[in-house]
Amino acid sequence: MLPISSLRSLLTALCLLACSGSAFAHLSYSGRNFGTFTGLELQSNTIAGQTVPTNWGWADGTDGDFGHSHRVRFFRFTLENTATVTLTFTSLDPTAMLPAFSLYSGLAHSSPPDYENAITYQYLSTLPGAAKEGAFNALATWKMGNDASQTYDDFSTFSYVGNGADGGSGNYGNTAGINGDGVADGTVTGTFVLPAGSYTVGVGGANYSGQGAGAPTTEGANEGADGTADALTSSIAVVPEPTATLLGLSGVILMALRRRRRRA
Ligand SMILES: [Ca+2]
Ligand SMILES: [Ca+2]
Ligand SMILES: [Ca+2]
Repeated sequence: MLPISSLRSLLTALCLLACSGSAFAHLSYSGRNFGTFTGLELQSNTIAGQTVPTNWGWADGTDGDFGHSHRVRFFRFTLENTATVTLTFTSLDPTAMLPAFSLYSGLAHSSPPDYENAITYQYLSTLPGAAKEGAFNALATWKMGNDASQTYDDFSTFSYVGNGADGGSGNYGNTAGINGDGVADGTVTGTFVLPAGSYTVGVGGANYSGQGAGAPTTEGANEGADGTADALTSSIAVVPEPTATLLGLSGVILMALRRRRRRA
């Protein structure tokens, strides 16, 4: 039998694991991988049963002190060729949560996971402007480390591509660069022509005031913050690029011609 002290440390370790997994899940794509797409044919995927942790996590990342990555959910996908990609996120209850997303090229470390650890906050303190409440920037390229990071060069880099937000400045605020769709109906969609590569999509609530207005508490939230997880449906549609299709077609025609010539 294990001595009591060992049992106690084991229980503490297990609790730490469980607690970090539930309240403060580090950046993971678990259950949120749209998959790998050739980009040479029509392909799509829909992921249901996921939630965003609050109705304000994405909007909080649009301001000068950034946002905390624990308030956002991350999806991923891989393209094998250039293609036109349409992303759509739909809130199951638009009265509770309006969705928004930011698209980045690049992926997080798979293990150990990235999160706002000491070296990440050290790096954030070197950035200009207000002290950062987290690493997540909804409108620009951002970086975050994991427990294996020795220097800032070891961080994962999320290279900004674009964003889309449900509704208008009435819910997400007045920061320039937010690509609102003008109709706060619970659905936001965005279409991008993307080269081959792997991509991260940060998805979260677009209600800026949901973070509360009282004294600061934890991870970007203030007193009175909305802390409810809100369900959404997430989908991706991949359409071949006309040039890729034409190239593919010309290849087929060329082969057919060659076959014919051989036969003749
Ligand atoms: Ca913020
Ligand atoms: Ca909308
Ligand atoms: Ca905040």
